[in-house]
Amino acid sequence: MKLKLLFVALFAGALLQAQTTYNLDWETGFNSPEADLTIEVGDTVIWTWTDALPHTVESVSGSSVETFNSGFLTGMGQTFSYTFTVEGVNDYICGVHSNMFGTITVVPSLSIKEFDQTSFSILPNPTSEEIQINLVNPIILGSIQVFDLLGKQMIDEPIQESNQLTIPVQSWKKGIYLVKINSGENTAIKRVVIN
Ligand SMILES: [Cu+2]
Repeated sequence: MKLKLLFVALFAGALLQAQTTYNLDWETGFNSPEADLTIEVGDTVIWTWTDALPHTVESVSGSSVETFNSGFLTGMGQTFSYTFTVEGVNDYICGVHSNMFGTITVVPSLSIKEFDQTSFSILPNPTSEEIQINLVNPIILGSIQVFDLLGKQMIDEPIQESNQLTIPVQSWKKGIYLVKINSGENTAIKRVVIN
């Protein structure tokens, strides 16, 4: 039962995508640089009305790669949420107050793009001496963990600007192990057999 739960948890983790939610206050006089953010593709920004006046959050046509418009909202605690999916710069304003403006700059995800079960390989597999892990895209900052099938952690190492890792396994018991690679909130898992 414990084993089954481990598998469920690990594979649920593999489906996670990197997403961050940012919160900005939105009130009269709120503007750059306070209103500016640099975010990654897929991230969400939530603006919260923090005064009692009517405001909009709207992209400036011609200087925004995406189009969004909250419409007029009035009152403390109103929110407008937008998820950015296109790389580029988005200037935005309040359609009521000229002293409310900012820029949301959307950059590619720093995590491995489309990180999935195919994004790294383990060679040789089965193995008895060492595991060599090759990443399709180098990880800027992440970690690697290896578990045995009882959930015991064999290693937990940071990864920094690397696309190849070698783990000696001569001293490990024969059996199946799970190699888990983490980058940001992304996770991928593969099995390796030590024989
Ligand atoms: Cu306003």
